[in-house]
Amino acid sequence: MAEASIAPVTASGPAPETGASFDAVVIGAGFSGMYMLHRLRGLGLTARVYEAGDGVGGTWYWNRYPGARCDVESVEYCYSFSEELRQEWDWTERYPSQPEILRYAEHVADRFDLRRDMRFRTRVTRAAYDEAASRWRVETDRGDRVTGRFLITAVGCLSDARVPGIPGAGSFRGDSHHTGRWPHEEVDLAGRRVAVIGTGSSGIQIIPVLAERAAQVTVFQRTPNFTIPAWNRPLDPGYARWVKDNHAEIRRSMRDSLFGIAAPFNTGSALAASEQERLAELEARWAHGGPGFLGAFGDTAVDPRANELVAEFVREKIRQTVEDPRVAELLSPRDHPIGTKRPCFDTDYYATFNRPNVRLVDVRTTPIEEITQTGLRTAEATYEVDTIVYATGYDALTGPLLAIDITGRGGTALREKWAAGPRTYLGLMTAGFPNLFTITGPGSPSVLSNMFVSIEQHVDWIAGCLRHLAGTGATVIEADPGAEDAWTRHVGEVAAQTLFPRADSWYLGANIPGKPRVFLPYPGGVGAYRVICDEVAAKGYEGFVLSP
Ligand code: NA7
Repeated sequence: MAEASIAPVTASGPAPETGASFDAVVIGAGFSGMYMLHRLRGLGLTARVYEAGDGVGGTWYWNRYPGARCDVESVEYCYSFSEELRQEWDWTERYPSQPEILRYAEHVADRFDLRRDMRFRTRVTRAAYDEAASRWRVETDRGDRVTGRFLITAVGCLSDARVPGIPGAGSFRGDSHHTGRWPHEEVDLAGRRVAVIGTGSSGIQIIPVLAERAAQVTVFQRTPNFTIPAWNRPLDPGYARWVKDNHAEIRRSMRDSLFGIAAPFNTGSALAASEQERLAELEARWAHGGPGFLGAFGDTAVDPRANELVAEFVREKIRQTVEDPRVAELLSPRDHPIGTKRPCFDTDYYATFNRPNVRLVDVRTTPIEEITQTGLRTAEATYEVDTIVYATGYDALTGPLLAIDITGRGGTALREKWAAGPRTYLGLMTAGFPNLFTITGPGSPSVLSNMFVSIEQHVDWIAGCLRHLAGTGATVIEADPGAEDAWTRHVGEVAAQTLFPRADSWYLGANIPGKPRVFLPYPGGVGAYRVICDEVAAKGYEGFVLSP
């Protein structure tokens, strides 16, 4: 079964540009590309941003499925670089919905007049480093041929949407949608029988909403996931005001934290706590909801016995919520420690399985064998449906980078260099590819963090680096292979100290057949990572080679 990448349509768009040269070419107009452009302009540099979508927003441009919502609190899921922007923007909910985040992205684009340097509906297909000219030659699917001294990828970590190659998928006569490529127009679900394949964050968000709108929802689950209630609600204006007034302190705590969020993480041990203390702490965090639940105890991420206590607490919540004990057991994760797959945060997910129009099919024991013209057939039964929703995830972190034909010194392809897994120095650069920066690239905290904290840190670091180059007269910067080896080893060693490697997760590339099993993000925490990056810069970009 071949996995398929879903390329968005780029049918019509602006006339191609040939021969133009820029200081920097940026790939992607999500939150990282937008802020990068703003900082480049501030440095007096020229830039062109290419974006496959027809607007800004990245992930939040594409993920328009019903129920799509960020699971970092809105007051923390936003830029901090502009005091005016911070003061003028008011979020309406505790966790921001996709439409609201997209409005925020559009507001930022307007406010900082970003669009004039962006080209939409334009996908970068190829980027080759021209050693003689010390420039990147960039090509797009619309025929653009431009050069940039710097090439900066702002492609997102979860933008290469994947559908599994289930036999017969092409013959299905109804509608099929991937959550990450949801149509812009309203999808009519009234009276429809809907199949959902996948129970990661996207499946867990869309299923309760589909259950309310559709006649019937059949959930095809391969692996149950732990999910914690988000308890989303309208944002309390008093709290929002307090956050604005205490911004500097709150941001500092986010930047110094493990995951880039302000929720307090305990360092205490779940094993050392009495049962009463443990349950009290977990109950309080369950009642608060959201990512802070996983910060109840310091040893959850590293000690299997501590982890099992927290996991069993969640399983007990599932049993209390789901009326059918057989369904409750099917929904209870037992094959991976809690927190080792991307944690999910939901609105009424488990309770949705009490509805008469929702059923759960365990495709671990009875795999989907075929998609027919009218539905799905497993090893055990056939299911007639009108719509199939693929909530089947992404080729994470490396997928979006390797989808572009990038070649560095000596014509070496990035795909070749990373054949056994990504190799980077700090997740920012890769040896042999001078002047190529990867915002939130593999080897950086990226998906293990509040993306805004990581994006701003990387963009600020890159901007500081470019200023340093200009100040010293250097024009080329490149990761030293030795520094890269040491960093790549370090990322693996830190991951090995945690329980992360025990799950078949997309953090390890396990969701993509044939992808090397390498832990992709840096799990040492955004606070510690920032210190390392700042020290490298303070030491004159130690581990990088600068040349005139
Ligand atoms: P995820 O987290 O990768 O979830 C994908 C789900 O799809 C997961 O439950 C998979 O099961 C399931 N899947 C994938 N292929 C199949 C096949 N062939 N059959 C059945 N089930 C399948 O993607 P999401 O979009 O939910 O979330 C991505 C991130 O976006 C999220 O974590 C946030 O950071 C935002 P598996 O677990 O592999 O058995």
